[in-house]
Amino acid sequence: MLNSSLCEMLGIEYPVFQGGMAWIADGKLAAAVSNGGGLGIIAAGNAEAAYVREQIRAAKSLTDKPFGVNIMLLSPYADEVAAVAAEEKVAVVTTGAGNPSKYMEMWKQAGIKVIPVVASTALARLMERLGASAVIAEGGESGGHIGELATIVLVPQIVDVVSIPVIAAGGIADGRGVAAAFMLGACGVQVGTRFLAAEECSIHPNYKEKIVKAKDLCTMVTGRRLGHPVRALRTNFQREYLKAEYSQISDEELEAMGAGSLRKAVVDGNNDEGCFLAGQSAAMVKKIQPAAEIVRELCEEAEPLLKGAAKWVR
Ligand code: TUI
Repeated sequence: MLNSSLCEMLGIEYPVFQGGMAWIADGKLAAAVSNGGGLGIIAAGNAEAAYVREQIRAAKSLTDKPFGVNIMLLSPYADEVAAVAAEEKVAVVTTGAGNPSKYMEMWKQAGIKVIPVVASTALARLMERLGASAVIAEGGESGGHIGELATIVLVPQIVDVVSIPVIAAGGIADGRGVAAAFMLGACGVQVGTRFLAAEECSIHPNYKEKIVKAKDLCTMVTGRRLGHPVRALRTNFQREYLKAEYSQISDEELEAMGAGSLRKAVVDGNNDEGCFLAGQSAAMVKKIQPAAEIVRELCEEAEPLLKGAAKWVR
């Protein structure tokens, strides 16, 4: 059975995290992943503290297993949500889209394991120094907000500069990706896009359908002009947004154009104005299935690949 130090550290069965996808990863999805032996993660996204507390309590009512909360550091509510995670003493906090230094002491005092997403070696080093339990090295194949480097170059570089466990993310949607991540030196994976097609994922059916039907070239990156590149499915809306980025319109108008687009995708399934965040692995997601089955398949497919790697060596 696929196993690593991460399983022991967190008290989980499989070294698989479910990505903290804003607007998407709620208490129900997180509990389903944790009940399946992985680590479910509730996304705070841009939500207010009360919503996050509610989702944490929902997850607690659905599972006795450990789960995490992801704090999106660009959120206007990041301070409040960070405090809620500490008060509720969740097992794990992951962070994204920034540097969580100012919260680290508070979380550690609450006995929380802090596992930041890093997109550079500098931030990885700093996080280890400030007491992170592990780091997630997320490459630009991911959906949502992305860094510069691809997973295959980011993971080994992070592995080389820290001695805490490294979790690979970005582009991993089947056992081959899991095995490759371990070969790069990771001891766990974080998977987002594949869990969009989990039965327990409450996104609009239009969103799930788009993921299951996605082909290899179906994602694109927008948002570079405002300094926050995001990967999403290539829709008419995303194409129009990209065009607007290269036009004369003001930053304010551009921002207004994107406002509310995540909600429109997730809640309304709005094909014309929604921003359907997804990673490059969308094309590898073939069907809707229970979250626990996804966790198990990812690991069971990786096992023979890792065992069989000896065939390449004479
Ligand atoms: O955070 C994510 N993915 C996200 S956040 C999000 S919500 C959003 N919506 C619109 C615009 C922006 C955000 C949707 N998807 N992934 C984790 C991640 N973190 N990827 C890259 C980074 C990152 C980048 C730079 C982490 C740290 C960092 O360092 C900044 C610094 O200050 O050192």
